[in-house]
Formats: sequence, structure tokens, C-alpha cells
Amino acid sequence: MKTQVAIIGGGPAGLLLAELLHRHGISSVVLERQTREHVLSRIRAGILEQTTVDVLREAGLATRMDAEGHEHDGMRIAWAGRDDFFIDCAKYQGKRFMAYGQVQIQEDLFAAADARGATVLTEALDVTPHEMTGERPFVTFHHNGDDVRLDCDYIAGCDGFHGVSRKSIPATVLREFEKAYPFGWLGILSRTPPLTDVTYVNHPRGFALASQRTAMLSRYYIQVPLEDRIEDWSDDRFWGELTRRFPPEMARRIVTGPSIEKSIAPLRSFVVEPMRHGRLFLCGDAAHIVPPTGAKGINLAVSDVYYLSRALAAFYRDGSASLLDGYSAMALRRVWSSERTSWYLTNLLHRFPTSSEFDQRAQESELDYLKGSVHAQAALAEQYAGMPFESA
Ligand code: RFL
Ligand code: PHB
Repeated sequence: MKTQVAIIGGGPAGLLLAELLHRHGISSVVLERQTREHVLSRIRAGILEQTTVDVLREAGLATRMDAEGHEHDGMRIAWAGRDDFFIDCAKYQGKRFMAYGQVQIQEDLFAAADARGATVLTEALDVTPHEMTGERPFVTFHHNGDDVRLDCDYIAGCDGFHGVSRKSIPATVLREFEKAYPFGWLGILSRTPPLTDVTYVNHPRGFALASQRTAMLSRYYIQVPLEDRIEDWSDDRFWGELTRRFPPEMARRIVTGPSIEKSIAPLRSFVVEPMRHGRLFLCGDAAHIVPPTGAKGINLAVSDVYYLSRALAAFYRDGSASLLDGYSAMALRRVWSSERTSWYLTNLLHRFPTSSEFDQRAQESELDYLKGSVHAQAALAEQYAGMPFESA
């Protein structure tokens, strides 16, 4: 097989990259290890930044999102015993957000790929990139019992944190930056009307979050110890704990119901530099992980593939490799900005088992400052809304 860009991984990064390249007249083949059903069963992100919404709209991928998603202006912060307040990104930044699930984005991307007869090979096993630093890279894999070789000009590693792309780069070339947090998030999805605002709560019992997908679909999370298992958390126990952490007046407005999904995810910050090795480019979770506190994960995957598609388009259009050469540095500037915001919000809003009383007072003072200062709110609004893309 032969294509211009071999894309490893059919998550949001890989499938969106294929669509953006197609719009520039560049061919690609997507190699996904899992089945389509499996990819569509992963309930993950839900809040899209304005830049992400704009990319999806410009790529003609927004019809269902615009019909079913829920646009909103910012997020609310509440904490035990104090008044809550709203970080208004529309007011300070002129930017809005869209609540629209990652599952729906994946469905829309598969539908777009089907509609144009794109080559997306699922259950592609033992995918291995070769000759990344040479002129003629290729990828080998097993598919339907056959050994396949895919020749290409470039390889995009869009295969998530556990993928093969990053691991195929020599350790001497990559620098890793990592931070693990001493807790996880237990999340549930339920067919109940959500609270009006995406609301982050700091409570002595731990962090809690109310989010949304549609008018009749809610997403809630609570901070739990890393040792907790999903079997420990019945729906009743979850709702009891969630509503104890919300201020009473908000807790009364939370509509409970059976969960239709429940999972625990550990929190981690992780970045590799550079995001390129020869003709292999890393995008999305393959290169970086953010703790979910800033809702940045999928938005970074989208900005990476936006930058990479623009760089590949320039290369195929006029032979200029300068944007490809600048890809890693440009992508990493936005990555580090979101890493910093997610780390800051994680520290601000969670209860750390190792915190001293001093740490606790400092955290409360930070929250008071944020609540009382329009300057602090405008600064957080700028970061939460996400940095604009750099021009080419
Ligand atoms: P993905 O979505 O992990 O997709 C990678 C794809 O590559 C495939 N793959 C391979 N394919 C071929 N060969 C191999 N060797 C392969 N190895 C892996 C995988 O099957 C998969 O289909 O990465 P991508 O595209 O970079 O997208 C990133 C986002 O998915 C991610 O940033 C967010 O979902 C992160 N995240 C969240 N982000 C938010 O903004 N808000 C959230 O609420 C939120 N919740 C979450 C999350 C991530 C989670 N993970 C990864 C455990 C909740 C969870 C549980
Ligand atoms: C979600 O809706 O899943 C969500 C919202 C905000 C976050 C993380 C996840 O910070």
C-alpha cells in the first residue's frame, strides 16, 4: 500500500487529521488497533474550546454538534461555606464553549470518513513505524490475517498515551516531563437534566464537578483515592458523595438517576519534547497528557493536528518544510500553556492528602483572591478559554 501520510491511531486526533488533510488534497491511511465499536464506547471529553469548535465548523464537521451541543460562556467555581462565582470567558475573552461528547465527535468523524470512502483500517495489529529518519518511511502491520507494508512520505503518531509511536522514538532523543497526582476522578454519565453551569467544587471531602452533554444528559465527577475500585461505588454512594460536596442550594438542584457509564481515571501531567522524530510527528495524547481539570485534553489534540495539517499542506503545496520544521516548537507552546492551566486548576480545586494546614490556608486565600478580583478572573478566563492558534 502507498499513501502520503500514514496515520497511526483512529481517535479524535487521527480521524480529524485525516479529514483536514483530505481538505488540502493530501491522501492518508488511518491504522486503528481497536474495533470501531470499541473506539465509540470510550466516554471521555466533553467540553470544546472555541478554537476546536471553529476547526470543526471550518472542516464541515459541525452540523450535528451545532444542533445537539450546548453552547455556554464559562465555568462556575464553588467551595464549601463560601459564595460561588462564574468565570465568564465570553465577557472577558469573547469566546464560548460547546458541550459535546467525544463519542459524538468520533461518530461524526467516522461518518465523514465513510462518506468520502476514506481508508480507515480498524483492528490493524502490531503497527510498527520504520525508517522514520530516512527519506522513505513505511509502516508495517497485520490486517485480516495479512502482513501489510504501507509506504508513505510522513507518519503521524496519533495513537494516544499507550500507543507505539512515541515508544518507537529512541529514548536518547526524547525528554519526558511528568507529574502524577495522588487521586483519581470517578465519573458517571446519567440521563438526567444537568445543572445550568459547568461547576467545579472544592470541598473538604474532595473535588467535585458537574458537567453536561445535552439537555437530558449529565456528566459528574468526584475526586477519589487512587486505590478505589469501580465496584466500591454504587450509584447511590456516588450521588450521596457528590451532593455532600456541592453547596446545599446547588445539591438540591442536582437530578439523580441510574448511571449509564461509570469509570475511574488517574490524574497525570505528561509531556514529551520534541514532538517530532525525522518524518514521524506526534499529535494529541501520544505526546502529552493533562489532568482533566481544565478540560484541555481533546482541545490540545485538535490544535496539534490543526498545526500539522497546515504544515503538511504548505509542504505539498510549495515544497516548503519550514512549518514542518517548526511544528514541534509551535505545538509545544500551546501544550505547555494548557499543561500549566490544568496543573494550576488541579492544585487549586482538589484536596491533597499531603497538604499541611499552611497549604490549605494558601489554597483558600487563592480562591478568595480569584473571587474578589476581576483581574484574576480575566486572567483565568483567558487560560480556561484556551490560547489562540499562532499564525503560520
Ligand atoms: P486517543 O483518544 O487515546 O486515541 C488514540 C487511538 O489510537 C489507538 N491506538 C493504536 N492504534 C494502532 N496501533 C497502536 N499501537 C495503537 N495504540 C493505540 C487507540 O485505540 C485510540 O483509538 O488519543 P487522541 O486522539 O490523541 O485524543 C485525545 C483525547 O482522547 C484525550 O485527550 C481526552 O479524551 C482526555 N480525556 C479528557 N479530556 C478532556 O478534555 N475532558 C475529559 O473529560 C476527559 N476525560 C480523558 C478523559 C481521557 C481518558 N483516558 C485516556 C483514560 C477520561 C479518560 C478515561
Ligand atoms: C466533562 O464534561 O467530561 C468535563 C468537563 C470539564 C472538565 C473535565 C471534563 O474539566
